[in-house]
Amino acid sequence: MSDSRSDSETTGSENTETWVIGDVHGCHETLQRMLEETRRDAGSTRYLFVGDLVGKGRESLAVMETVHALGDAAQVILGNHDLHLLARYHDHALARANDGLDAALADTLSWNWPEWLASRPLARLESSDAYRSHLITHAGVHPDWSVPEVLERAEHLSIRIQSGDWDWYQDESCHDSFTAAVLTRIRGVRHDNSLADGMTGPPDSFPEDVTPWFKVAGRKTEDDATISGHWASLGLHRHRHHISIDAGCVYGGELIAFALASGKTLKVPCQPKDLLDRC
Ligand SMILES: [Mn+2]
Repeated sequence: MSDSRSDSETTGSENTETWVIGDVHGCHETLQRMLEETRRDAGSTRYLFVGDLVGKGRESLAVMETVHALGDAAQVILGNHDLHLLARYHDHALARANDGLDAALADTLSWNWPEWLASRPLARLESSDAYRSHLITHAGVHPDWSVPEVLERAEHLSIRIQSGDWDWYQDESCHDSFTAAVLTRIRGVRHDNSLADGMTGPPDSFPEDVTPWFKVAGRKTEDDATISGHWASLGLHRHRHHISIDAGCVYGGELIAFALASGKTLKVPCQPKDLLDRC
């Protein structure tokens, strides 16, 4: 992964805490508040964003600017809305109603956010101490995939994204498109471990033959610590070694931060400026 060079500088210090931050979705005021809250603890602070920095909310560009300005102190995993923004930039996707991305797309001159965003990975194995590591993806992992397979697939797709190749984006039959569907959109899976698309509700709204991916018995990563966001209706949720940290900030919920070393969680409510008008 292109960002791993900062690891030797930033891990290993007893005073460094790494906060994994849930889906920001353009909620800039809420993000600022979260950065203030996490900096109150002594020592240095690192951030790992689970993706969907952009989309839906009011200030996608400002969120990217703020995260970019954190430099090596922030790592970002790509989410489905981040991919949609890049696909629109490369003319491989059309605008969706209320995707909230027009302002960012209209300003690619003040700094090169497309290149910065495209060079973020789709998965990251983050060491929290000498004995533990967490696999972080935006939405989750396929039950049949091991940690090395997740990282290999993520890297394969990332190379295409960084080269500006978006032919995979609308081609649902290809290997890289399936990687993106799983890593950035998975929620429920059927008995044959195929993806149950379009189910955005909580697990108790699923039909009988659909199971949350993290509850699939015998999944290859069930003994690995995993963290993801994406599932706002699930909220802050733990199941065995998995933690889900999207609590729907952009819908008026909360932005969540999870501290890798201490296991502490912080919640910042959606700030008034970030609330969307309700029709
Ligand atoms: Mn998402």
